[in-house]
Amino acid sequence: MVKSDVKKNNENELPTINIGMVGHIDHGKTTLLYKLSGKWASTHSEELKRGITIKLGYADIVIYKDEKGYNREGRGKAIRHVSFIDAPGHEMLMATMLSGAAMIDGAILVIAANEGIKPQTIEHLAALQAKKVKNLIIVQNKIDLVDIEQARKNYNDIMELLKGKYDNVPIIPVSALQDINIDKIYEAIVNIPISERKTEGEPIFLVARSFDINKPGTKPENLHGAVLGGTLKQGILKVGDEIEIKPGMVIREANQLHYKTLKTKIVSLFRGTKKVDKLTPGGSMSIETELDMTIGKNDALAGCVVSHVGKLPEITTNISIKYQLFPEVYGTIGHEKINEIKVSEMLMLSINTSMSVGIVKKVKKDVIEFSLKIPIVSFRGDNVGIARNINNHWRLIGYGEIL
Ligand SMILES: Nc1nc2c(ncn2[C@@H]2O[C@H](COP(=O)(O)OP(=O)(O)OP(=O)(O)O)[C@@H](O)[C@H]2O)c(=O)[nH]1
Ligand SMILES: [Mg+2]
Repeated sequence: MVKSDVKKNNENELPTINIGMVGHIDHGKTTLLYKLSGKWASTHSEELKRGITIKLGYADIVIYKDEKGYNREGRGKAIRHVSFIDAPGHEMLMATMLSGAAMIDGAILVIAANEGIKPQTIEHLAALQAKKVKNLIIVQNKIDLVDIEQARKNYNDIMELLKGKYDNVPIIPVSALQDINIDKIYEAIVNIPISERKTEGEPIFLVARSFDINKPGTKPENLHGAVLGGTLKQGILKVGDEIEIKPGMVIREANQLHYKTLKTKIVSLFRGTKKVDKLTPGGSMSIETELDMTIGKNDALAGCVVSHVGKLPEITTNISIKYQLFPEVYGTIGHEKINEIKVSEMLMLSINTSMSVGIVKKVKKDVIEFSLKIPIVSFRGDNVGIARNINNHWRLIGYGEIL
């Protein structure tokens, strides 16, 4: 066996971790991810035009270690495969950030040292709590723009923010622009314990995006089917497996929306961009199906769940959740109190990678019953982020768990 094959084999068996990039708008998440991965994860024309992230971005790397430290260039021993998910910081895109948070094991909260703690710094931290993301790394970015006094004050503010929420979190001063301390972030990622991956049980694949990978003008015999991107929460998926996708395709009939479960076969599987025969949990992945390519276009199947045929629960529009409100409204400037949840009010719920609007049917102590506008595939114990429309913005006000 030649040397490169040894390295390759070793890489295929590496523990994989999903890391989210979160934090306030313009604090440097995408720039930092570029330095960490070599990939500019914002690619859509609108994103490039406006200079902000709108959709979730993705980049995969392997972290290596040699006597000089950690790197991604292949020096030394391969230690860990990392799938990064880059979230938008814009306050209107909190729902997208929440669906990204459903897929991660840990997060890098980027805080620009010159601006300090901002509304979405706090809101994203709350979102991580809501989605039960246990592992956190704080990057104090743009350190090149502040003096030592400002850096110190910012550090103290961060410590105050984390108090009682996240303990013993590494806080790393970084300049993404000037490549300062990037290797320290690799080290912190390597130190995150990887929770046990559940390969038993029926597969549960959460779809975060769906697309058509065909270039215009492709000959019919070379066309690929719809592709689903997301992450496998549990179980194993193999090429050739018969799968179902729920809630599936939206059909409008007599002004009513219906959902049609899709059944198809797995044509090929990818971990990051690497073609594989089977998927196990960990990392961001995609499934090429036999479905007509147009069915997956423009994220039409984002928020769906995939398993083997006949193995998913029925979709539902009625759920009960055990909930808890945050002490104040996050995401705004000022300290606004959160009013109690009332019967008949409309709230937005983030469940796995899906979003739904729910009307409150009953509130009893710490349990709410909802009637949902968009059905979901619900599993007991799933985390729910709860947002309320306050002055035309959806703001995270609490979280819960499906009963
Ligand atoms: N001086 C300095 N500028 C930085 C640094 N990191 C990022 N920037 C700049 O900050 C601006 C915003 O960077 P982005 O990476 O797009 O920020 P973002 O957090 O991804 O923004 P959204 O995705 O829209 O929330 C860009 O002009 C970057 O060049 C840094 O370490 N130092
Ligand atoms: Mg960005």
